[in-house]
Amino acid sequence: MRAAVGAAALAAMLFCGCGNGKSPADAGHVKIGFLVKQPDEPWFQNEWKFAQQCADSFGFTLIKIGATDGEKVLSAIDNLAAQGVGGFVICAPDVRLGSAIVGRARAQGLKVMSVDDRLVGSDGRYITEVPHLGISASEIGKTVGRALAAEMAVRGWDTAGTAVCAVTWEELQTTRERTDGAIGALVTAGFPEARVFKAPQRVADIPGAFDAVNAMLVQHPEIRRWLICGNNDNAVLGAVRAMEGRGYDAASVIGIGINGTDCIVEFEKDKPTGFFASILLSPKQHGFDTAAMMYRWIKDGAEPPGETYTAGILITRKTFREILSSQGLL
Ligand code: FCA
Repeated sequence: MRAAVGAAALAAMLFCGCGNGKSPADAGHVKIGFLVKQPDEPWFQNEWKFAQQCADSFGFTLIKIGATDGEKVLSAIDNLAAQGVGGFVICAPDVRLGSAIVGRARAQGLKVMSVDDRLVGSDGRYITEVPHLGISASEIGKTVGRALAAEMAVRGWDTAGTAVCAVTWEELQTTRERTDGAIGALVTAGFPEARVFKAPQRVADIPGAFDAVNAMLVQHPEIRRWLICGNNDNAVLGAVRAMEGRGYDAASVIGIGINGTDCIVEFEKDKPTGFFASILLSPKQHGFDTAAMMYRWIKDGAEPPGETYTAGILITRKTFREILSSQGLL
């Protein structure tokens, strides 16, 4: 009996190649890295949450790393390789690191796919051989612009005395397309382009937007009412705070963000603020689906589609609870 067990165990060891230092449990066990540029942003925490749900249901190990600059990204890739990871999903802190990221991943034998922000090569073009899942940025921007125009009409505002504040982050295509889309839709709806003022962020967070909008407001004290669009919720939140500092409130500001995950605290405030609405994206698709694609790529050799683009839906103070709960976000 003992001898039989011993023979079976030996056969199993030979079969799974355990002589190479891997334990039987390790061989074939999939590990995936998930690197994000701004781990403090609720958007990215939600992506991680859904990627973890995927790991739990498919039975792989997920390694989450906040990679806030180029050095951290490259050392994270080495670190993942040392842990026996098969591939990783990344939203890079700077898409121009694209060639360096792909080069390091290849050198380490890791698969890579991008989420949210598409990697750019040294020629300034997208690296199309890296599969990507991102938002339909231009369409989502247009939804913001149309919703701003609609709410302006509901309030009966005329364009005299009203202006648009566009909080921009133009070095990234997905964010530039959002504000361009919003401005385009407003102009199509009849808003004069000359009354659209851009506030370019130096840093893509709430304080960065606050500073940019303060600098812009100083130049336009004549404006009585503001419509705000921005690259994401944080951009609009920073703008709303800057406006409050200068006496504009919920009655004179209509701000519409993008993400829908980073404005929950704002919507939960007892008193309405100028942050009127947001476009809720799908952190589930961005977190769960990318992790699932990477898993199948590693396990079955099924390469993810080259490009996948996701949609968004408008949420307001009135509707956010129901919509977010239905998506497992509250
Ligand atoms: C970019 C933004 C994030 C989120 C994501 C989908 O990475 O910085 O806030 O909007 O796209």
